[in-house]
Amino acid sequence: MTNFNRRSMLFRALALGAVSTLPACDYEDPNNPDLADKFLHAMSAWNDRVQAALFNPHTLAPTFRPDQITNPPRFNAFYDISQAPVVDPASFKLELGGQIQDKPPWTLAALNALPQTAQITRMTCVEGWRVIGEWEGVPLGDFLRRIGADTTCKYVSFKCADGYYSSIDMPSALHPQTILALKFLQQPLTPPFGAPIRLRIPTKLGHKNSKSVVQIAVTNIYPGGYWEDQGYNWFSGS
Ligand SMILES: Nc1nc2c(c(=O)[nH]1)N[C@H]1C(S)=C(S)[C@@H](COP(=O)(O)O)O[C@H]1N2
Ligand SMILES: [Mo]
Repeated sequence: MTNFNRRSMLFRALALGAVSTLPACDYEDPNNPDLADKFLHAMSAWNDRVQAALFNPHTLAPTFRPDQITNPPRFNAFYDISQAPVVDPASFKLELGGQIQDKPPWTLAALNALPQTAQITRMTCVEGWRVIGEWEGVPLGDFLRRIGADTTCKYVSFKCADGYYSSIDMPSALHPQTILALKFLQQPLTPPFGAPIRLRIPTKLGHKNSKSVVQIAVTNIYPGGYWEDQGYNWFSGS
């Protein structure tokens, strides 16, 4: 077992421990039904802090061989695949916000002209399935430095064409395997899988991999996320 896996097992054990202590304690007070909820949110926030403290910005997520790629891939979103947004690649503009010096929006052509990196990595959804895929794109850290982002800020947030939104911690944003993916299996991304650009972050669970990103912002104000605001763990290292 790698250090990385041992750590993620530890986090899961801690998270489970928090849940399993509940019935034995007085947290389920019928006069105060919000208390158990508050307790779990406090535990999850604590879990975020532990995961952030133990995150090693140099530890790489595992990579795989081409013959290990999951084919066909698996789609997931908060709606059916037939509802996936279709963004016109010709008029697409990536908007930038928050603590960034150069805020003019980026066209797809300009993003495609930047140096790219490819990876065959695994994506794990909290629902319990995994896929191995090949993604290619611009390292997010390179992009953030290029646009003069304040990389001392805590958060990088993402807004998507379908109304989805999410956010990640700055050390994870600067991790070498965190990319703004433009290609999947060496072809431009298709609409259900995040066209024209998506975040691909193999050190985090599936819901942190925002698809069809239309805005990136850098901020110190906690941005939350579509699933995170409904109780999914925010850090969600995998
Ligand atoms: N825009 C957008 N991005 C999203 C989602 C979504 O509903 N909308 N779902 C997330 C979840 S929960 C997962 S597991 C992955 C699934 O990505 P895939 O369809 O490429 O497998 O996308 C993530 N990014
Ligand atoms: Mo997911």
